[in-house]
Amino acid sequence: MNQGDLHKNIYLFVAKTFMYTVNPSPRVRASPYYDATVAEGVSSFTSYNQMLLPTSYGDPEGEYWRLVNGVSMWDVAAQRQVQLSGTDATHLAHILTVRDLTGLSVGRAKYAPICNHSGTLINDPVVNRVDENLYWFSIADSNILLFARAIAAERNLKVEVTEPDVSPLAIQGPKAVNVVSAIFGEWVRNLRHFEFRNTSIEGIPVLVSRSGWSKQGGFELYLQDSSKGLRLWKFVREAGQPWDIKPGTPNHSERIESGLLSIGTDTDDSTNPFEVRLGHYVNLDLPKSVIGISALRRIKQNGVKRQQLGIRFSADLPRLLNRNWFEIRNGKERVGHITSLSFSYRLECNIGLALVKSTLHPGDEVTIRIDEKNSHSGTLVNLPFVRKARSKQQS
Ligand code: THG
Repeated sequence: MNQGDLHKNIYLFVAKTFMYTVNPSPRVRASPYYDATVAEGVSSFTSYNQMLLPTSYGDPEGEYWRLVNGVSMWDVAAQRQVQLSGTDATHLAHILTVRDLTGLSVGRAKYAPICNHSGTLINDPVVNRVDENLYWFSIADSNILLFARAIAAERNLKVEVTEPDVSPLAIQGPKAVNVVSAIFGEWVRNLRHFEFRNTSIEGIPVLVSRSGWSKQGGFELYLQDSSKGLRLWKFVREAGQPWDIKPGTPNHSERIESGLLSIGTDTDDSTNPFEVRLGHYVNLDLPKSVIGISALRRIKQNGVKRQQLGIRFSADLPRLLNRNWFEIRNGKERVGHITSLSFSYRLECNIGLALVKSTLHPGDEVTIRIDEKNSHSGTLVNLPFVRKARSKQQS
């Protein structure tokens, strides 16, 4: 083998081992911010609602502390909107979620779990009432467009169900409010949690909402014209300079510390809302026209078999990042799984979300089987791990 071939083979080996390309297409769609995220050095993506969702820029710890102490901007266009419009939009919204949406006014949002007819949790959107007869279900990763259209058709409802050209950009962290008020004006400081206003900046139409998938406070800008995505990105990037804004992503470690649920990660094909701490959103008095409500009444009556608890590992273990679905044992008995696992930078140990039998309790010591050879012990704890943003400084 000559030198040239050797290099070629090494390159192929490296390529085969570490480098793949995914071609954006209707199956794995690029967001309107895609080119900007690539130029910023995005290092990994996942797929979410048939769209590429950035998950890291290569510095997990730096991204984490920026979210907890500063401000971070996230391409979350993969949080697609399922739009209900028409005279029966309110009716359809009310039967799609097991939360009571009466009293949701225009300009407000509610976190509203969606179940299927068996009471299995299939999505947990933020429901925005954009107008009297116009709703945006800002969905997690499952196809609610198909589901909502089928329900609307079966019930003969006068409602159009579509996916509009809307792409959220999240600005999260304690300094987010400074950036967003620098862009849109001081009025954004008075927005309450899950309150929003439709506006525009330099001809870019955006709905500005106080919301986001972190407990550090922040906003989401729902861009309503994908052709203007790169302009919006640049605008936010420049307006955020005084507060050292940098690109980030929905943060694995922070969301576990805060106990935020990730549908499809922390839930399986039979998980109901009671098992994953969403029981207080379920109103069992809703009429039986609400999808899944009758099943949930039965489930509640029969007793809920599993529960979500935190699990905490001793501080001397190496950092376990991004590993999940490890089996949990109590002695010899299998009692559940770890559904999400991360190193916690604030608690300085590995933490996880556990889906375990209802017979277990916070304080119980359990065993986690990593593989044939490795097991670790952990302690079950109440969620969330961290209740409020602490302003611990990075050294
Ligand atoms: N924002 C928007 N769309 C989204 C998400 C988001 N779609 C996908 C995903 N996230 C949906 N899942 C959640 C999960 C939790 C919350 C929001 C969306 C959330 N929960 C708070 C909590 O649990 O403490 C508050 C709930 C409440 O006030 O009732 O914010 O983040 N646009």
